[in-house]
Amino acid sequence: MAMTNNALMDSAHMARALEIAERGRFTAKPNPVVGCLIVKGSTVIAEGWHERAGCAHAEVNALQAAGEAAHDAQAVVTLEPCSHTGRTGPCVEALISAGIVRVAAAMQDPNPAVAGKGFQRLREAGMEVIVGVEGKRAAALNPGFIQRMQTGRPRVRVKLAASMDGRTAASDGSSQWISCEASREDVHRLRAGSCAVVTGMGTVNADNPRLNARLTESIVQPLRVIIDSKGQLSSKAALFDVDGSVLVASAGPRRDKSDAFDSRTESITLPDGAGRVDLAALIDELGRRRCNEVLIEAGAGLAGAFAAAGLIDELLIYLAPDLLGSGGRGMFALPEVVSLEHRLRFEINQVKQLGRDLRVSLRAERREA
Ligand code: AOF
Ligand code: ZN
Repeated sequence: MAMTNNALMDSAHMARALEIAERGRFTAKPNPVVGCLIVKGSTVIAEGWHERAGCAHAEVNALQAAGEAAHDAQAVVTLEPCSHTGRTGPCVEALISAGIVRVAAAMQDPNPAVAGKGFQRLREAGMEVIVGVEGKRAAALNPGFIQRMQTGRPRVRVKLAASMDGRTAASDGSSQWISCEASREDVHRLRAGSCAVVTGMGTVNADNPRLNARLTESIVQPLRVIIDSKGQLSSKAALFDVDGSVLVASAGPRRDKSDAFDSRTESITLPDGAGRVDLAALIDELGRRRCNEVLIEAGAGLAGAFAAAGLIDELLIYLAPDLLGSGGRGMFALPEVVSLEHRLRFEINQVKQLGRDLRVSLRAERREA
């Protein structure tokens, strides 16, 4: 069926709302990114987006920019306007009192505190409400938020950099820098968009990373999580040289009890009964801490453990067009796959060239129900 003029206009406006929502990518967490336009006829009279958790939502920012002109106008918004009082007041009441007459929304809010109640309230107030405009694209803006709201679990993305023959380091262990500068900057964007960045003690010992996001944009830094099964992390690690919180997950007590962490560091114990950290319990804990997107940046040991536990939602592999040969280190330490039928299956989500590298995004293959 051909799209009506109204539907075409809604789609065009929604494309812009989706674009401005992206401006909150590095700062809105753990809230979703949201964009909103105030429109009269075909003219956009104001724009707003959600910048920071605890601050005004997209609709309120857009209404404020529109002022009196919002009267009799329409709102185009990438997420259902909220009906609850969280850290800020309900957007539906703000839309009603500003005199908005029609709302075109991309999708229902998966947050159970809202989930349809916002639309209901707007309709009760006599507004025309359209739902589903560019819905797929809007859902793709906030996959981690949606997953956490629906399951309590964050979305887990494992990132690895390797040569084209799947090696993460040469045989002497040297691994900096396999990937090109464009890939490395992309990783900083991934970190900045994540609520938590996770690594293991192997990586801390080998690379002494800071694990923060280093970009010129304003960023709410991710929680840095160190999986330190044996309690060996030193307070002198480079992690502690930069701002931001650190969570240390171990399987038992710290080895050197005289080496205290500072006050922004929290330690938790999540033993799996075999001397290691229970990774599924850690991911659940990060969900309780309102993490939407979790980025695992680790070596073959931890990446393999996440893969073997079936905990990976997305695998992001940066492949450099080089060879390191069979003496180099592999990407996943896995229990031996003796026969092809036991392989861990993924499917390709996206392939992109970054500088001289290829970035391959895979997702776990959907299993038949
Ligand atoms: C909207 N517009 O721009 C955002 C919404 O703690 P609060 O008050 O900020 O509420 C957070 C919840 O509000 C969040 O989980 C989501 O359900 C909704 N976010 N809603 O209408 C926005 N950011
Ligand atoms: Zn709201």
